[in-house]
Amino acid sequence: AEGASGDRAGRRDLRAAASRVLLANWTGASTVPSHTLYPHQWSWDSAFIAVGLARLSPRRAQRELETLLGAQWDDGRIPHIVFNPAVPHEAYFPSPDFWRSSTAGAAHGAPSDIETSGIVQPPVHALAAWLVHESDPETSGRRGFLERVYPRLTAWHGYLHSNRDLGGHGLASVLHPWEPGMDNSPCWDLPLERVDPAPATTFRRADLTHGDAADRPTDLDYGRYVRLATDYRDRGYTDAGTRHAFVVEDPGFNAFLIASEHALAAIALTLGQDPGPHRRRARALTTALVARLWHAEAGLFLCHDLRTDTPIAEKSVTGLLPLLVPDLPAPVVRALLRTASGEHFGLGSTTALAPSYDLRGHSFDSSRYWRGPAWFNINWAVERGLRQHGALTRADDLRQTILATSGASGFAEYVDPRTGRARGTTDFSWTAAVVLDLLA
Ligand code: 9WN
Repeated sequence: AEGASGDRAGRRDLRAAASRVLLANWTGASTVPSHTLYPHQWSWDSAFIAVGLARLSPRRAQRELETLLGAQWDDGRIPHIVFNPAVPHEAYFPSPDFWRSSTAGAAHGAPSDIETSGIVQPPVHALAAWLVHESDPETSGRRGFLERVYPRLTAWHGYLHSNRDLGGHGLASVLHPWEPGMDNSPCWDLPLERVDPAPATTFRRADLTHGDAADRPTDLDYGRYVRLATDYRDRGYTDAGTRHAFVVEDPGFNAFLIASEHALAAIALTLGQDPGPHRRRARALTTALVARLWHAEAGLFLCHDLRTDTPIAEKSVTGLLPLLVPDLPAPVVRALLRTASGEHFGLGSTTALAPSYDLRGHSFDSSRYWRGPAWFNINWAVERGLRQHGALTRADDLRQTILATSGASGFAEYVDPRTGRARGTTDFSWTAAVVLDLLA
């Protein structure tokens, strides 16, 4: 009994600590991922944050998503950063004067009164909106939350289904390593080799003021990120009909899109509208995902380079994220479960949390950002996927590990997957948010 009450007290303390992080990172209408490294609003961060905030204040969770949707472009895209005008430009690179969204993005209906980036991040938003609604349907219904967000979320998916199906195979593609959210994943090493880096003298990184250089992407990576973003901007943020140096189909990005399409079906049904179009889209995306990106011999989904039309032979955790997709073929699910706990990801044995990249991969690095460290938003998604496919004990174990590691690391941005040691910044919003959700 003492153990049980100690456990209860531990959970209470963890909840209080996670709540303090989110309250401190709230800026009045949305939440920063981190006051130091990322002092604006980020797209997929806000989706995870809303899921956690819903456990503290459903109204605030709704506000978080609606602030982000307020910066949506007329073409449907949700920008990956919404800039806070009160924050000085030097605080983050690339700043609004780099992206110039209100002018360079005018042809696509970028907002004129607020500055944003011009690229996107994984579409976790409809899933988040549905989870926010479900956490308190009464408040959501009374405030007309779903009625307001549904058309915007539908337009967002419309953008991805049309403008971003650049391969013509029914999947959304990404045009910059920042878009799938796993910036310096070894998956991008080959495609990035074709990109001529912008000279280091033409920009100034702000991240190294707050982050350890050994935990962050390299200067060469940054030179290439800047080149790709500059080219996209200079072509007015146009997707179709121009040649993109970097264009990739990413399984994690598409898995979130499918989970979110199912969420749109649930939202439509709740609003008394026809869920059929969303269900058909989810089915078509699932078929395309398996046909294009599943590699039985590798035991997971691989990214596909559309420039060379070849699969990218790197095992990244993005290839396990399709566990979020409800109706995968049974042999695919079985293989994914085997891969998750096998030698490459070691879930439950070598590592406690899923690493971002192959433990045995030639580029594995336990500290450097998306080249090995374990991230809490991704592990939250893997936990959901395991649970959805009936791997309940493994989901429970992973849940306990997420809870234990997050608190002990000071709500780290990411951790060494073998030791759980904190990397990057601390008091990181989505780490606190997934804790609040998993404790509920
Ligand atoms: C660039 C905010 C974001 C996350 C990304 C993560 C990191 C930005 C950066 O931080 O990327 O978008 O400056 O490094 O890679 O997933 O959304 O937390």
